[in-house]
Amino acid sequence: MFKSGFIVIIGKPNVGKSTLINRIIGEKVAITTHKPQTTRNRITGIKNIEDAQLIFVDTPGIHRAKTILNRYLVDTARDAFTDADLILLLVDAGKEPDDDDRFILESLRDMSLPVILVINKIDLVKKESLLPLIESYRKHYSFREIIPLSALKGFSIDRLIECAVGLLPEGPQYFHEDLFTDLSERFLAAEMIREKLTLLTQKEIPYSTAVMVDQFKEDEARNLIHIQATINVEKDSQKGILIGRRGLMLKEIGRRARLDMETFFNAKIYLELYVRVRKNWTRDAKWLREFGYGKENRSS
Ligand SMILES: Nc1nc2c(ncn2[C@@H]2O[C@H](COP(=O)(O)OP(=O)(O)OP(=O)(O)O)[C@@H](O)[C@H]2O)c(=O)[nH]1
Ligand SMILES: [Mg+2]
Repeated sequence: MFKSGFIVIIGKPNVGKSTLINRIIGEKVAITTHKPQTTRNRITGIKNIEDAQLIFVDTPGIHRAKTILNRYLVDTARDAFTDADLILLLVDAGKEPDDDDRFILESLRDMSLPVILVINKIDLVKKESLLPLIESYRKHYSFREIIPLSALKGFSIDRLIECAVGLLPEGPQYFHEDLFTDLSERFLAAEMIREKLTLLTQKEIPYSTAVMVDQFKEDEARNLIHIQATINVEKDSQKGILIGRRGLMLKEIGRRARLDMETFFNAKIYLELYVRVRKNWTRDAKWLREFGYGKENRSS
């Protein structure tokens, strides 16, 4: 019997959803940072094992969103539920359930999907604290399984996979077994740039930027990829910050992104980066769609 299905990873911002999908797939399909609201799209990672294909879907962190962009993020995560065969609700081992967790559990309650509670970041807490935490979560929902693990350190990942397979239905192989994601190379390249600028800039800047790859040209003979990308910002002042004194900030973002791209694409990368102002794009439905954060325009 062959088993397969869509396993949607949900949870509050910053709990480690993207770190978990990367750990499971063994490739960096999703960018990760210490800042909340890093992921903005559905990120697919495909795991093939004997007699099963597990299609993991990483989603933006669910929170009570106020801005238009953030509402799109939360909608993206909630839309992903509809395709799910199994939900992994990821929570932080160091935190008791709060209103945001209850908000997520409320939305799960209406669906008759199996849910595994994944308690992440156990490397940061004392073992004794886990049982009381599990008890608090149990009060709110009847989970099919509860698995404490560490996505960062790789603890108990095999147990999670085993459990997930157990809960998946019988099904076809949806994707060719050579594929580990359905995301386009352009999207992945843009995300690598966004990761570096999120790490290198402060305050609202990461939340005011959208990266678009304008050109992705492969020169197979020379094993070289020429990538041209634009970082869109909301204000002139942000453009100045991103470019930096004597262009040093933009140069550093580009340098770090290029190193990641060279590893990921296994090719030499020639990266050209530009910064453009799109006034208040995070509040403009047209620009949001243009940058891939609208309903009709998904990540791939
Ligand atoms: N110590 C520790 N840190 C972790 C673990 N898993 C993730 N992190 C860290 O937690 C931070 C957030 O990780 P992400 O994977 O980006 O979190 P996310 O849930 O995808 O966040 P959003 O995309 O913003 O919703 C990063 O700094 C990770 O390195 C873990 O098991 N242990
Ligand atoms: Mg993420």
